[in-house]
Amino acid sequence: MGSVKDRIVFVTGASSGIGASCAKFFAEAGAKLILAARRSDRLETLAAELHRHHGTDVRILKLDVRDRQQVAETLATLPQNWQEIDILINNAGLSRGLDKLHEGNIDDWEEMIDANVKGLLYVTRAVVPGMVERDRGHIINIGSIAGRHAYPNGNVYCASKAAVRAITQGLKQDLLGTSVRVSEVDPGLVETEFSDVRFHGDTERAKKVYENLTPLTPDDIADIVLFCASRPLHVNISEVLVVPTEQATATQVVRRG
Ligand code: NDP
Ligand code: 8X3
Repeated sequence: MGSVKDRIVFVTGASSGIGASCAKFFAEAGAKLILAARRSDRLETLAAELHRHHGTDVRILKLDVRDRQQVAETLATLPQNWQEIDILINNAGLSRGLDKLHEGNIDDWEEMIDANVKGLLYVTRAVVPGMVERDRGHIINIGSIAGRHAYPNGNVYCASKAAVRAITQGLKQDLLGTSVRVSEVDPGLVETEFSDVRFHGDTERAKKVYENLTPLTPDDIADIVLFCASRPLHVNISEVLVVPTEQATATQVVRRG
């Protein structure tokens, strides 16, 4: 089995949900972590916890992935001993709103496209050249079931995740001939802050998304991400679609009450 021990793992969106769980799972497996998000206070707390429990070496980056210049500068100025990133987990992302396209909020669209698509591209563009140079590395993108089939009112979020899927596929093709691996993990319903963010802090509405079913947990996803990363080096898991047992498609769920 490939080991992630002492590997440098860069997780975007590590201040919450799936990204924070990935940080924990990779810390337990002995990795060194670069954790990025805008809410660096949360990253500080997480880093202290990981250091206390696992002795993990953590570097924190206060980073807005939408800021192209900030992404380039922050990554270019990493200290020498943190520059050789082995695993990039492109997780930072969000949804905003659930509206018919013709009634949608254009600011919401901009935010999703800027973070989920352009942000992921900026980070990838900054990190992957080093991987190619070293002929070693792994990019794991967090897509979504939403990227495989659009659902009513999901329009732009679904489009952003469809773009992640195309980018993952294209990147894998472009890296063919190198030893750099590319994976995508596409979850269905995972209970995180995702729906709070989608509904602009309307927590009652957010809770209803997961009502009367057992959603995935962020740990369920981190476990799969770590599984992808720890396969032998000749094994590239290209894509994983994972849903709760009570979900079939983005629109079909059973709520047992
Ligand atoms: P959370 O809201 O709990 O976490 C989102 C993370 O993304 C936070 O750490 C947030 O950090 C970060 N983030 C958002 N925007 C930016 C930005 N501009 N710059 C840097 N970091 C940013 O949601 P999840 O954990 O659920 O979401 C993680 C990923 O999983 C997303 O890409 C999401 O689309 C995807 N996903 C989620 C599913 C779900 O049902 N929850 C299902 C399928 C996919 P901060 O705000 O501190 O910057
Ligand atoms: C998050 C899952 O179905 O809410 O990507 O879009 S869904």
